[in-house]
Amino acid sequence: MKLSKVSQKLKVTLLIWFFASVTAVGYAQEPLITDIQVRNTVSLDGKWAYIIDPYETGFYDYRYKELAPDNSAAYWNSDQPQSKYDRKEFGYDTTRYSLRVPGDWNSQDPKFLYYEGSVWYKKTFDYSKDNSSNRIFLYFGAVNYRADVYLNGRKLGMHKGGFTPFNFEVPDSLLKVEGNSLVVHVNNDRSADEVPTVNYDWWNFGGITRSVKLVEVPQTFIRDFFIHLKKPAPGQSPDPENAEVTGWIKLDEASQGAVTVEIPELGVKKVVQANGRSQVPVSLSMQDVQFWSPENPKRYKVVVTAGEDRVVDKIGFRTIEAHGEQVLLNGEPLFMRGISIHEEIPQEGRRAYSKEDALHLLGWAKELNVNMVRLAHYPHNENMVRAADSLGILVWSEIPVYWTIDFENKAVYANAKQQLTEMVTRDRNRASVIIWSVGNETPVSPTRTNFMCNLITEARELDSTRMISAALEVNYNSGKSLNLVDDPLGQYVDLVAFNEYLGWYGGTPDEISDTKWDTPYDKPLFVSETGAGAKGGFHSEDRAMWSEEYQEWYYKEQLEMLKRMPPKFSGMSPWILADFHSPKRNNPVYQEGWNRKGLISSEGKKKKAFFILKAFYKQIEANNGAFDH
Ligand code: GCB
Repeated sequence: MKLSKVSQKLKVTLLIWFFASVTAVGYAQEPLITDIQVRNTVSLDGKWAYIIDPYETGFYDYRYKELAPDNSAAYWNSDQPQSKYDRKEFGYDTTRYSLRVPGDWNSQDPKFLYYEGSVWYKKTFDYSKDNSSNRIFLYFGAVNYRADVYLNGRKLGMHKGGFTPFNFEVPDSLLKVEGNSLVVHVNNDRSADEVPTVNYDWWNFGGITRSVKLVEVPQTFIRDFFIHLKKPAPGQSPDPENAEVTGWIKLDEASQGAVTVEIPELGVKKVVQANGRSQVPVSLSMQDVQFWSPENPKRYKVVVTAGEDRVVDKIGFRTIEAHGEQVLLNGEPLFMRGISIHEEIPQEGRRAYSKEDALHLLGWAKELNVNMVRLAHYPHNENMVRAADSLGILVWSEIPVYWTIDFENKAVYANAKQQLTEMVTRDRNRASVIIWSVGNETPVSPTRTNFMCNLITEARELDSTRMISAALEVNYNSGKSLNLVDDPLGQYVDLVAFNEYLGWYGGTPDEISDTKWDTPYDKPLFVSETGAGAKGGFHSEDRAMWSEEYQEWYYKEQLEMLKRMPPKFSGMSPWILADFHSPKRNNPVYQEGWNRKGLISSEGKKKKAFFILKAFYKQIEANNGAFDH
């Protein structure tokens, strides 16, 4: 082939790749503005009117062709009849049909319990800027799964991915002082080429599940920054008398000027010149620093100023690394006493979203004597990580690359990468987060490993200060006493984590009494899941399946087995803190649509196994956090 033909072919391939990526992820979406919780914002939470639209009538005409932007039948346009002779076949009426935002729709009205499809949300609001030259962004904490956003009839953009934030700039010409109409077309259909895909073990809670805000910033504003404690040489502890905080600042695209970073309590301040095109490095030397840890979750006020923009956040300083076969927190060996958590308040059968919810879930976790939580299987709301920061709870945070997604599809990869970027961008200033997980139980194949490796590389580029992991699946080596965690992905992660259910999926707990685990990788080893189902309040002296006694027995045997773990065993996060909804769980007596592996029941009551794990963790804590092998 001639060179020109080769390059022609390359161009076409690149174009196809480009369009595949763009259509997968969305368009017109601005890069994130971070630290929303500490910015000048106006909340649009509360009652929103809605229309359920399973046939997409608000989007397509009767030939199923997309409605033109100004078509008066489109649900993003005015629903007010022009006169009494005007036929309007849709309308928003808050007094008859309203949903609470933030919140999933499933738990708000019985007709939504299993609903998957489209719902149109509408909110009317007035808005006067603090300063006429300021810029306004519309920010969504999360919408599951796809959101098409329209303001006063004009489309601002689209976003896919149910658990991460996004924002759009609101053009000046569009925002009115009175009577703005914000319409969001939300769709939570599951689909084979999305992330997650059609098949997963949790409820597909739909809706505007997290807060919506208007963010007002000056013309020149701080878009993002990353401030963290610089790691000393591998394996070394940071020195509180000679510590360095390092990172970068990013202004908005068109902005430039001086940026000041200040940590008043430590008496340090630095000024750097920034321009919006790049991340500008910054570093500050400090003395007498208290490092953040579960025992002392000390956070310092960090003030970043650029022109009229000022962001004040509380940030903890600590280092984390996988060194040899150990995990080191601030240079000291760490054993993670964890528990996995879904973003759900079981006794109310709904998604968790608020600060109170976060304190409630993490409060239960604290009662278990944990120092760590695995937030499964998607990024939880920002309140969770901020609460973990203040309570001193370490966090594993994950994207929903779960089970068998379409690993061959480039658009799926672009989508996963986008969700990873949004997760890291939102939370990289949180000291509590020590692990970014790129997925859960993905099936071994070269294509899968390639996909996951690319995500790992991406995660390291976004943030080189944390450990990267993924929960691996294992094969039970039945009949033999040694099980090896040898998924090839183990080569690429910092922490080799695996899910195992010996004694539940196959066999009974007493059959694991001589089982041992190991991995060929010289890395720390972590049990990211283990558990058994029990219906709260169901008791059986001979440990019948689904009884609290069976689950209690399972935990006792599992904990004995874990004592035979090799020295590289660095922690665990059993499955799971509380029962959670799953349409895959259809035992009519014991499950009724709930995954019952919770240590706390769907009524919010502690099961017997809760106290077994609690006592086990207490012992480790009393042993200065060290695990006795
Ligand atoms: C797993 C999955 C988790 C399930 C759990 C179970 O391995 O990672 O999402 O909910 O098992 O209960 O089977």
